[in-house]
Amino acid sequence: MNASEISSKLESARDLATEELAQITDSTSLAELDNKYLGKTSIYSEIKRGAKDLANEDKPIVGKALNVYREAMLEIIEKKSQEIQEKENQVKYESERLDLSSGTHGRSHGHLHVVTQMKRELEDIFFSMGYSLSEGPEVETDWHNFQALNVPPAHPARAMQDTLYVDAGDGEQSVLRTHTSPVQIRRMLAGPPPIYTIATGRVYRNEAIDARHAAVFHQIEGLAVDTNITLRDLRGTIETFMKRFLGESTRTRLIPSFFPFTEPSAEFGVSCPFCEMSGCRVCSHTGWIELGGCGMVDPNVFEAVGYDAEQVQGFAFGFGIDRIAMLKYNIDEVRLIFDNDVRFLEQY
Ligand code: FA5
Repeated sequence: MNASEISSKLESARDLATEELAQITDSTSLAELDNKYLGKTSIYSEIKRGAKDLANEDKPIVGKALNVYREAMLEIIEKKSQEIQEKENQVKYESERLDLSSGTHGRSHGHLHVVTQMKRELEDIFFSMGYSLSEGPEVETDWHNFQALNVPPAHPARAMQDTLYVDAGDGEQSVLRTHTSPVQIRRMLAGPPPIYTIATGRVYRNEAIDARHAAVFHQIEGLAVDTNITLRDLRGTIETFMKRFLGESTRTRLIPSFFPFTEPSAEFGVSCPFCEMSGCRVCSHTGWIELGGCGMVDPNVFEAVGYDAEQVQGFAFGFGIDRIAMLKYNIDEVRLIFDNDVRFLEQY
């Protein structure tokens, strides 16, 4: 072959490579093309190897043609390589992209537990009636939980709430609070009346667990202490609260009961919202649902916190938040509320 034949051979190889390159879309095929047109078995290497046998005057011409070919091939291959790289990166970035704006990567957002929702709803109603929120510890002294509430050691009334005792290591008798009533004591010790306060939170009892009884549950407590407070104020407060919570047509009733820390004491009930008092399974066909206890603060309790029972009067009430959630949502098993099965909790 002479120099001009070699040059035209290289030119047609370049044209062919350019055509093939237009079809290529991935880096593997590009590497194969590179090998085919510049590798050891390519026409380029073959001509280069045979260059030493060429006539002297052809050698520089062929040398130049080989260089031009190589430069041109490298240029178009490099250009294609960049194109492919960009496309491949785009696909990779797209597949690895995290949508940080959603925050959950396809899972549902979740919401407040039904008891927390209920607690906040109840708190909001009392806030709208001028009550503030008080707090107390869940590991409580026997004195706050019982003695200051007119339940001395070994008093039969202790049997009303089966208690879990705690060894807090400080020599003092401690309990897991059995009700939210010790928060009343803490609030009264913290400052003088007037007091219009509520307390919400977890309480513990060594209970036999059944459909309506849990060993860990939640209560809301109310306490009002002022001058000239009467049973009518208690009655009116419970009625106002229940109407706001369950609707204007709701009726309330107090029936005599006993609590050591109130005198007189009562259980308060509401007209059954499910059957409008005509009788159903939820209200055991009585038309009424009992919700909690209440009464006028016993003078012995005022004495325990250093208040003058001749000067001030007060009322208190307490009821189960879980029970009221069961009532509102017609849940017949208290355990469902605490099993934390998402399929159940999602409904509320
Ligand atoms: C008390 O705990 C009194 N401290 C309430 C009180 C406060 C009376 C202020 C007077 C003045 P009792 O033990 O009845 O009372 O509980 C009150 C409410 O808690 C019950 O009516 C019920 O709604 C709820 N409750 C009681 N035990 C359980 C339980 N094991 N599981 C779920 N809810 C319960």
